[in-house]
Amino acid sequence: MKEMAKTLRCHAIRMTTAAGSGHPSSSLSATEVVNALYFGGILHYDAAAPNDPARDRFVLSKGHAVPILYAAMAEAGYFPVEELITLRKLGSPLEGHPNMKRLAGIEASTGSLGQGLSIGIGHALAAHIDNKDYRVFVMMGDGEMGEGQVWEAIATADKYRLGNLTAIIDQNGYQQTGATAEVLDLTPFQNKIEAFGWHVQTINGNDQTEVNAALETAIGISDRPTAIVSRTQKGFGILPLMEEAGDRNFHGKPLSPELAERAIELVTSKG
Ligand SMILES: Cc1ncc(C[n+]2csc(CCOP(=O)(O)OP(=O)(O)O)c2C)c(N)n1
Ligand SMILES: [Mg+2]
Repeated sequence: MKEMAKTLRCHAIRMTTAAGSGHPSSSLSATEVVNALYFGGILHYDAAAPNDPARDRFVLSKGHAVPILYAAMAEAGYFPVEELITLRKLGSPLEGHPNMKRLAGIEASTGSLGQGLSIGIGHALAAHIDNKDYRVFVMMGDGEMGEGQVWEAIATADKYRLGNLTAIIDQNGYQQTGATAEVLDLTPFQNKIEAFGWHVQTINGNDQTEVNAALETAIGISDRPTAIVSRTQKGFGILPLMEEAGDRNFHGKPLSPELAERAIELVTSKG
């Protein structure tokens, strides 16, 4: 899985550099979680049958981090790896934000922050109504947690005791304009979400072993919704380069081709 995490990171870096736009640092913090979902035996899916009604659903609510999702989907066989490089190109289904009408396997068109958990609740309720046992996973950003709709959704998931719903908060400490703590500090998330009746775990979200274990724990809980506060670093894997550039957030910035080469070396050289 560690090798796959490196591969996913390299894809996200290459794609955004080739596109000349996109969100590599937001993708890199989320890598271990996406890796665990697709390659750690957490998400039940069949890339050859993306509309199978029994499939688990993953909604990337922080849709701007979609390069890491495309990377995982390509490696999982949803489409050829060679197509990753078409990110954000005219006519490509790999749009800058996920578009469920353009790419099979994308569960929700996101990008307008704050909506993914509500969409996930819709899927989770549908599973109950249809008597299906699929699970729904939703990933949000820590800046995104400032959206009021997220908290309405948290309350609603408790109301319906949605034991098939897992929310993951990618707490990387930054949002678009700066440190999340300065823009709107909602930490600690753990006790706030617990107060709504959820089961909550707080983990190091860039530690693959911790991520896998937390997701395993979450899928073992079926009497209430579960959340994982995934404490990460934005741009994990290429931090020295971001620091050199004097930008710990690096929000929405692709790397120059020269920096991308150094980033790939950094990512692949680590043990
Ligand atoms: C409703 C809405 N408002 C503003 C934006 C612009 N925007 C894009 S990314 C972003 C920051 C998100 O921060 P966070 O959720 O912490 O995600 P990160 O990139 O740190 O993973 C913002 C404000 C948006 N996409 N949607
Ligand atoms: Mg953030």
